[in-house]
Amino acid sequence: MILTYTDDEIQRLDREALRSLQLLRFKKIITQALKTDFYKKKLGGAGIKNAEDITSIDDIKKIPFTTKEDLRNTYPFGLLASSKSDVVRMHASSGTTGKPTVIYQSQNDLDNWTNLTRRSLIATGCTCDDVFQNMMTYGLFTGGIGLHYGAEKLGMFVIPASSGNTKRQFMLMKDFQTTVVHATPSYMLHLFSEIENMGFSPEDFVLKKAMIGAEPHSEEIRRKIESCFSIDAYNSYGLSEMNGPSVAFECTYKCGMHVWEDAYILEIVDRNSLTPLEDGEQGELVLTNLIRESTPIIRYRTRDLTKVVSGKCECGRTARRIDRIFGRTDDMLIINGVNVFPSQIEEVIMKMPEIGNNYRILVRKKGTLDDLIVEMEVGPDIITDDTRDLYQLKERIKDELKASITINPHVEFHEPGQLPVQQGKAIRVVDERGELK
Ligand code: DLL
Repeated sequence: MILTYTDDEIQRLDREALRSLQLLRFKKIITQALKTDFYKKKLGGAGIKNAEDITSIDDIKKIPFTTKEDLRNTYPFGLLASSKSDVVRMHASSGTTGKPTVIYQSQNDLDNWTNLTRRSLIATGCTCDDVFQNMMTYGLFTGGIGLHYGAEKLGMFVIPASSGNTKRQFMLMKDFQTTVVHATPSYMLHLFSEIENMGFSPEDFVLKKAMIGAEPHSEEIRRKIESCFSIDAYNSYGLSEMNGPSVAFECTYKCGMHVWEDAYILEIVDRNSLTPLEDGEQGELVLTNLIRESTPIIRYRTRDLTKVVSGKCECGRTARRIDRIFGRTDDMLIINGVNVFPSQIEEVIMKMPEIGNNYRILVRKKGTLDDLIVEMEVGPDIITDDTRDLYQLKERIKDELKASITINPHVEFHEPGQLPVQQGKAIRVVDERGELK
């Protein structure tokens, strides 16, 4: 069966046609995967000796999951399914400790990924008339170079600024009239707080949109970014194991991120039992890449927690959407026995108009108990000599946090610009309890 669609048609296929396309691609990926010893063993154990043993997409449930540890254990070349001479690029995870998880791409793989990044930018309303300033790090990290290729393919005017050097970012934004930026949400907020310090004013810029991703952020952070710059900000999700950005992207309706299901099989499983969940139920996102021949990865446990957003999207795209990432199975803190996700804390404090753009969560041992300290920068208007106002604000925040996470935190205020800012992904949690996480 030959299925040829334009990229626009693929995004609007009915579910049945989409599943047929997925099945075709899944079988191809199984064939590729069986070229590696790792998957020969894994798939063989599930009774899959060749692609013909797959007759439906549901057969995926027979296959054991692939984990980050599997990728580390097969480093450097254990998951390479094509000849090394077919590989034109490698990328790696952004973690700084341990062996990186590496993926390899052939020219065909890169073309497929570029197609998805181009498609994602179009879904947010970008056109070839936009000037695209890419503030994500270029290098092994997929954030910079990944969207770069899609933006070029779309015909945008691309400024490969990479991350950091805030003053130069402003200069480029002003002189080249940047209309779209790509950055982490924490860097967007940092940019805003530095505009005046660096001798610029918001009127210097003609910015219209920001693509924000690579780290967890709440709806409140998005709103903050949008209102600071008077722009639209779109959530972008991805991970290097699945190529990088453009696994899932918001469209102009901003009601969940479309997972490009012609390229990825999307499953949500219970975070403990790992059994499949229904649409609408929150669990761990598991993904299979259908369009990368050099590094097939099947049923990858992302550790990211989300749910499928039910119903049709007004934009007409049929790819299902996932909700913003609620947290990771491995970022849940257990504080004096209570489970706390950093996202719960962020949601509370970022709702407060008095609070600024940066915060940090510290967990320490105090005697035998755990101590939770939430440090936050206050907005410039709150710096006051009246300690009563600050005291009342602090008490209000403590109360709201207690209502959300059920434990009593210490709240510490800092002046704007006092908390550390990272060039790449924000480090929001500092757990000083050592082994006792
Ligand atoms: O962060 C790829 C990326 C680059 C995505 C630029 C979006 C924009 P990794 O370095 O492998 O890849 O990190 C992947 O980052 O498993 C999530 O935990 C987290 N993450 C990525 N995007 C989001 C998002 C890139 N929009 C890990 N919201 C993932 C929440 C995100 N978390």
